[in-house]
Formats: sequence, structure tokens, C-alpha cells
Amino acid sequence: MKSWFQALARTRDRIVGGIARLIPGLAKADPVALDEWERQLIQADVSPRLVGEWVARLRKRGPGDVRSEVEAMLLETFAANPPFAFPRGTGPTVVLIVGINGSGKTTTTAKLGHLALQQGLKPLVAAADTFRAAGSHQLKLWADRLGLDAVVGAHGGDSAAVAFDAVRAAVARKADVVFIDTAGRMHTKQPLMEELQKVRRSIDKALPGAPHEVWIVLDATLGNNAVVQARTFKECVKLTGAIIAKLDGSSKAGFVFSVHRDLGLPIRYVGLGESADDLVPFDAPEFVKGLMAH
Ligand SMILES: Nc1nc2c(ncn2[C@@H]2O[C@H](COP(=O)(O)OP(=O)(O)O)[C@@H](O)[C@H]2O)c(=O)[nH]1
Ligand SMILES: [Mg+2]
Repeated sequence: MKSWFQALARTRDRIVGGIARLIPGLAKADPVALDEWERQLIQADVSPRLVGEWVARLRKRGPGDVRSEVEAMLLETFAANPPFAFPRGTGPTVVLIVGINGSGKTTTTAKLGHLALQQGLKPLVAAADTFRAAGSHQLKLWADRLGLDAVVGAHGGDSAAVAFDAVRAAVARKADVVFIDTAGRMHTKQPLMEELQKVRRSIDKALPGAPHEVWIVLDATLGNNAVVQARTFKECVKLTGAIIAKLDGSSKAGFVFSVHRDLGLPIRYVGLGESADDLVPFDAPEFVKGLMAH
């Protein structure tokens, strides 16, 4: 399993590199050093709004250790992002996984199933991406390899029907949690958002009140563009959280701050690599430490 430290190498260069240059400058309250850090943060895809707040705060600060001040500032951004745990013994928790094509949904669905299994829960994964021929097949392969119970839709089938069957199966088999993978792009005339709303309604029919969670999988290599995508989804489906995939390959992990602060979405998990155990719960102190380490 990859570590946070390894995964954040590329973004860290920007955040810490900027701070290193900032330290001598700050002793003289050097505006040039602060401008430089501002530039580095923008390059790491921290949103301009947050960069503005952070830089203003440093401009006002008195003498002291700039690193601990910065670390505290970064950490405060996640004050309202407590760790998540699946409820136990309440009947299946239904989790709908959404996002654009290639963001990492199918891989993440398999990883989530694996994680739940390791936590002693009884998970079920469902392949409701019936639009891509390989969509269902890919999840089925993961499920077989990881020993996960799976409900798989036929290629070209109705994804809402697959989601319905999966939730019914989860209830019947007394699963604790069901993760439903969806399509990221339509190859039919049906627009993606309408399709997702249909899937949602059919889940609610199978188990009133479900889905309990709707998590958007965001590709960390896209940086701020991932935030733009999340906004579009948020307007159409009620999102309850975000998963950041591919954090290991990103030099723009600064956008993670805005997913939480500007979009108001709690971050649930992050993907640190391609294998099954490379999904870890989002841990704000680990994330900030990973960025600040040197
Ligand atoms: N390095 C890395 N690759 C990932 C991660 N999550 C997914 N991927 C890769 O991203 C690609 C697209 O993933 P997939 O799950 O098929 O995306 P989907 O189209 O949203 O279902 C695959 O090659 C995955 O192996 C991650 O956390 N780290
Ligand atoms: Mg997929």
C-alpha cells in the first residue's frame, strides 16, 4: 500500500517549496515572498478564494514559526470533516458511486467493497454501468478476485433495474453495505444526469430512504477541473461526499481543500494507487502532514 507521503510527493514540492522560500522573506515581512507562495499555491490548484484567505492571514501575522502557522491554517480548513464509519446492524447502507468517465469509479467501488470486507462487514458491489461493454465485466473481475458478492447488469441493460435488483439482493442477503457503480458517460440519447436521477428513484423504490450516501469520485490529476465537475453533479444529484482518486499521480492536490471548503462536501476516502488496498479513509492531519513533510 502506498503512503500519504509517497502519494503527495508532487503536490508537496509546490506547497513546501513555496513555504521554504517564504520563511526568510517573512522575517522581513517580505511581500515578494508571499506573492511567490501565492503563485505556488495557485499552481497546486488551491482555489483562489482559499489562497487569498491564507495569504491575508500570513500578511497579518506577527513573528513566529511560519511552518506551524501554515500547518494549522491548512488543518483548520478540514475542521468539519470528521472520519466516516459505516453504520452496523441497521440493514444495508446504500452507497451510490457517481462521476465522469475515467475518474476511477469502478476501481473505487471494488476497493470500497474490499475495505468493508476487511472491516468485518458484509458488502455487496453492483455494476450498474451497463453502457460500456467492459463496465460490468471490469467490476465482476475485481469482485471475483477479492471474494466480493456482486450483482452485475448485462451490457446494454437498464442501469436503474440493476440498481434496484442490487438493493433488493442486499436486503435479502442481509448485506451491511452495497456500493453501486454507475456509468460516467452515456452512449445513448439519455443525458447522464437524467439517468442518475432514474437510478436514484429506483433505489428508493427498492428500499425507501435509500441511497443513504451518494459519493462522487474525482480524479485528482484534474485538479480544479474536478471541482467544476463536482459542481455540475451537485446541481443534479444530492451528493453526500467525495472520494479523491489518483492522489498518487497528482501535482494539483491543492484542490482537495476546495472540495471540502468551497463545495461543502466531506471527503470520505482517497485513492493512493491502483491496487485493492490503495484506498484509505481521508485523514485530514495525514493529508496536511503529507503536504508539509520534508
Ligand atoms: N494511480 C491510480 N490510478 C487509479 C486510482 N483509481 C483508479 N485508477 C485508475 O484509473 C483508471 C480509470 O479507472 P476506472 O475505475 O475504470 O474509472 P471509471 O471510468 O470512473 O469507472 C484505471 O486505469 C484505474 O486503474 C488511484 O487511486 N491511483
Ligand atoms: Mg467504470
